[in-house]
Amino acid sequence: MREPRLIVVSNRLPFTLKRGPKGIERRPSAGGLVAALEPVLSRVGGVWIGWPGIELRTGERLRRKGDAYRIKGVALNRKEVRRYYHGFSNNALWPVFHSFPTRSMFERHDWDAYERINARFARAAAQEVKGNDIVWIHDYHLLRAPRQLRKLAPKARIGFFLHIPFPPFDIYRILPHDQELLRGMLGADLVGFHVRGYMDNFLDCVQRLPGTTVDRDRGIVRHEQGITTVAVFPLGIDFAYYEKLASEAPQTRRGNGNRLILGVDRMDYTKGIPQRILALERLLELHPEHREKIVFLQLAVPSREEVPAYRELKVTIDQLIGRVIGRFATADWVPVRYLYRSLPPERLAALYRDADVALVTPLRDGMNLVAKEYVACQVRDPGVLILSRLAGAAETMAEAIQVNPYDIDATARALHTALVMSPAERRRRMDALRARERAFDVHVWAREFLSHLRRCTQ
Ligand code: GDG
Repeated sequence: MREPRLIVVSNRLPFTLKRGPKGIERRPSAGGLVAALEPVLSRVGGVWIGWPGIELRTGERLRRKGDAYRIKGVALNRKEVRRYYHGFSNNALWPVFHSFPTRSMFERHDWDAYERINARFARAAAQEVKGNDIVWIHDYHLLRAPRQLRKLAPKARIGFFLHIPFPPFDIYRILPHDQELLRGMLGADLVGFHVRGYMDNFLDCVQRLPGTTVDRDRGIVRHEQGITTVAVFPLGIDFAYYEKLASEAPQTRRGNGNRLILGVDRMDYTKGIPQRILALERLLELHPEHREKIVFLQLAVPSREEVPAYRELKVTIDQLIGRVIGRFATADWVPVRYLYRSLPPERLAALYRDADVALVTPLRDGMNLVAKEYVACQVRDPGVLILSRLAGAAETMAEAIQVNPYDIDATARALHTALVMSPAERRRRMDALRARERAFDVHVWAREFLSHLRRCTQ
């Protein structure tokens, strides 16, 4: 029998196409999902099905010679992108799943498009799947696809992984089509989450679904379509890749002689960037000894600029940074530097390596890979990780200084603690963080998910 193939299905491909003066260019897609899956598929090969970011014209090609795996595009027109992606996925699901229900907006046409486009992804996967191939569907854009694929390919082995939190029942039930979404996910043989709390929330919702029984001890859901296993798979990073990048990258100018505090995020209201700037302001008020000695560098990658909430967030951040600079800067020093764009991986790794403090303070985050990448890049004098207790990563990264990102004073105090921490204490904490991330990297994550899927579909 032939070896089973891995077919990955996600909204985005690992690159986004842009039409430039020299024709079609590939740019790496931003975000954590691609960071997780690209090293896995590069190693094991297979097929990646996703949306390339633009509408291709006749004669324009998606694939290139030398790709480590096959790429299959799912075409979306502009209106479909608006309704399925910006609309239902990012305007309705994203805020509810991150427990910001008041930010969510629902439109009937968005749901119709979501259902239709999910079916398109499911058909693309069904065309590829043969024998005992494995289809691994990812994230909140494709909650309906497992069930739709199950109808088209009843024998396929289907896994689903959710990269963002799953909210508590009382918040989840705000969603129109809540039951259809759950039934969509239950089309998979295995559903995976980053941490235990998300899985428990999911089971609380599934338990209330008519025709469904939940065996919590065994992580099994019985339903009208069959059986779904549910389990926790905390995502790791490609540790060796980041460690190597950081070891080889040229020295940055750090903070021009100041100690460097670093923030790296997609520009998103879940990431807590305004609260972080307020915490820096509070630090400079409470501890004037740090003035002219530190600099906070915030890197924000543009994201979802078509969604109004994201544009408003940018204005808020611009204003807050302006205020802190106006208040504390001197003729030779600014407390905050801010880049609204993405940097190449080598430069990012150098900044991670040279940062004295990483300030990773999302208000809610499925996992958060930035915290893990920072740790992997600490190949010299170790810095300190300040991590929000509301990120999935906080479940395992116990040696970070953990904070409540809504508590501005507490975050300011954590910053002070990090800046005055002894070298021995920094070393002790960082060694433990690094050992764990090295042992549980992205390859272990993928192996564990896929072998679990094989076991529950034998
Ligand atoms: C979702 C979940 C979960 C950022 N700036 C640059 C850059 N990045 C890369 C980072 C990192 C990725 O973007 C961000 O990943 P996160 O995990 O922090 O966050 P999301 O994008 O929200 O990801 C999250 C993740 O999925 C995986 O399951 O952890 O909770 O929300 O890899 O390095 N990369 C480059 N230049 C930049 O300027 N090259």
